[in-house]
Amino acid sequence: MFSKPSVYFILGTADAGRKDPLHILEKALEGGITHFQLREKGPGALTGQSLTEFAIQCQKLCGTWKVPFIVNDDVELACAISADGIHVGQEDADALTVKERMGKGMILGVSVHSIEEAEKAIRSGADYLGMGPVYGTKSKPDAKEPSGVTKILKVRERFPEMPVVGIGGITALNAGPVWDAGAKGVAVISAIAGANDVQMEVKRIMNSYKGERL
Ligand code: 3NM
Repeated sequence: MFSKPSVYFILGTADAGRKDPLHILEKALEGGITHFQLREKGPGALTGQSLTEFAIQCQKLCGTWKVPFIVNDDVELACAISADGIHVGQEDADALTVKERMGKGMILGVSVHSIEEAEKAIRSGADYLGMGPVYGTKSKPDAKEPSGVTKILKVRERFPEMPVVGIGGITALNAGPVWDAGAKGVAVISAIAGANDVQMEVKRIMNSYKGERL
């Protein structure tokens, strides 16, 4: 699932500001994102039928580009529309419970912030770990203190087989150390959602892997 360097885009309608979130997603797919997570949170978040309809539209776009479509936290929704995967944070449903409920073959991602949380997530059957925040972020009001790549390095050392995706304040300019720490991917909201040229921004983030620190 993380066989090549991954630019993992996360978006909810609130992250789109005044722009059309589906248009942003389309441009991000054109730019070459490798994973997409629908994370519908915060004030004004879609719920019920409108959320389901929006999720299906995102899923269709991802399907066209053969990019895995992952739903944040909402296990019911993910199962109802047969998403490719579910991502849970520490404050969401317990990873083991989610693993037991979700369909076989679905991907489970878990956000962790320490070796202990990583160990528990792996025991619960996580397929990859999100580790952050690497840098300061405005996209998650209750984010913890940024810890750079220190924790990614530790988790990579302890669990070398487990794919780790860095998250939190990552841009094309500062992604270098995250790749260097051994992350298989970088997860990004604002640098992509807020870019004037979304497609170009995704390419710049991808290029940061190759050392082209623009
Ligand atoms: N989780 P941006 S940081 C959703 O630390 C999320 O677990 C985090 O958004 C964690 O790319 C974060 O705009 C927000 O900083 C990432």
